[in-house]
Amino acid sequence: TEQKEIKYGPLVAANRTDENMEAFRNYGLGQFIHWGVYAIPGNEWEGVSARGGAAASEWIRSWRGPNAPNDWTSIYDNLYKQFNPKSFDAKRWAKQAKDMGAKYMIFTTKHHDGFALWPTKYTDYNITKSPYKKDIVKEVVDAYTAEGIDVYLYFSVLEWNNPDYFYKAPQTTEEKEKYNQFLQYTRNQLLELLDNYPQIKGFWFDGTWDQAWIQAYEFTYNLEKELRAKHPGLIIGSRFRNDEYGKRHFDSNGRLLGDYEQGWERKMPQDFEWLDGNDWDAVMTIPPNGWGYMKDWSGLYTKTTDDLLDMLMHSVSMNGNFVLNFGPDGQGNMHPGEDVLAKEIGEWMQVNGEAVYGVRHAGLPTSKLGYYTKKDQTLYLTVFNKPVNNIVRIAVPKKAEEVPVTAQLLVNKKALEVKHSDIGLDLDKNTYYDIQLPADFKSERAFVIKMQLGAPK
Ligand code: JFZ
Repeated sequence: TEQKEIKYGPLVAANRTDENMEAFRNYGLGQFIHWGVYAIPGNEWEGVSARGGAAASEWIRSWRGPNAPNDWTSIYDNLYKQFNPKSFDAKRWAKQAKDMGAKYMIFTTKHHDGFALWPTKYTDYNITKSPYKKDIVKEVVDAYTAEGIDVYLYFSVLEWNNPDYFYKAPQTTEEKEKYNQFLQYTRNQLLELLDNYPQIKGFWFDGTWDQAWIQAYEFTYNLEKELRAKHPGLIIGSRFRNDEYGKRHFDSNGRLLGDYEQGWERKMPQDFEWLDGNDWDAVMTIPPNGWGYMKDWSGLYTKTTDDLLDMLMHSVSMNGNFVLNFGPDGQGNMHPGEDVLAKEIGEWMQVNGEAVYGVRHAGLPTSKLGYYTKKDQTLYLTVFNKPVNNIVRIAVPKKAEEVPVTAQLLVNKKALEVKHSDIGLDLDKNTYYDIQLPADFKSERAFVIKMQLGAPK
């Protein structure tokens, strides 16, 4: 295929092998937190109800709904005067994330409303002007870092209430000057974040889809270069910038723009091949679409612990990280439903975490029973669909040099017999190994079978 000449393509080689990127690859499970003044409305405000679909709770300012008063945006832009989260305790959040099994977290420093949760020098619309006053980003970075959880900062370029922000590419000299101001402001804030919080491992960018930003490819290319030079090892996803043809995430020659693919949002890749060997993360809401606090979960399908564990294993079985979002309320408390999920996921991870952390795609034919993960000579099968005959049948390509030799259940470490059965489809391609589950074995949730691989007998 014909390759285009690209000046503003990737700045780093694909699949970096430095220790920061290796750490990213081994996280498995992460936590996202969306917090800001939108937590005060919590999706129900002044007769307006944002309940997913197009109306994500953190979009309430822009979505406004049919019942909003005329001065809606100014009401919203004054909410910070009430932002005084009395129960906020970053250490409690970090402890919860740790108990859930999260190895990294992503925190919203500034969402599309433009309100900065750190004491930025570059706008007054920041936390110091709220009754709370203190640096929330610092509290979060310090608390999570102390728990051994790596921190990434979410940063929305898009700002709804900034007069220098442009959606369409600026045309006139005056517009261009204004937008240049905005670009410098963005650069200043990012450099400031790196100065203030040198412990962070990366940025999770958002709000980079507007034409003005897309046209600023030379600026964004240089900015990425500058950020990387200032903070060696920094990890940046593919949602930061585009090439000079306006191609986002991947350049016009299909090369990843950034260190990992950042497009798996509330969806999962169905086939490993779709990922093209790239690193990636999947970010997931508990309600259908709502990242900020949602007061009222009634009438919505909120994902269950089993749903989330399934997506977690789907992700890690394909070399991705799974990042579960939390939207704390205006006081700094997690939603009670989030507390339950965090606890149940954590209990499961206590037993089965070794099938999640530091594992890779196993390269075996997919199984209807669940998901394979692999670490060196150890193979894991996380079973979500327990077979009625209690036989867990593993398909291995005939030419495979390693096959399951021993097996055990992670939940009780009980050894299970592995038998070469050769019952199954595709006998020209695959051979089969059967693991017999104890007849009385019951499990409330998915369970993991851990196998040692060895030469076929
Ligand atoms: C963005 C935000 O608008 C949203 O509020 C939230 O912060 C989320 C994490 O990111 O929403 C998006 C952005 C990109 C896609 C979908 C939702 N996308 O590429 O499919």
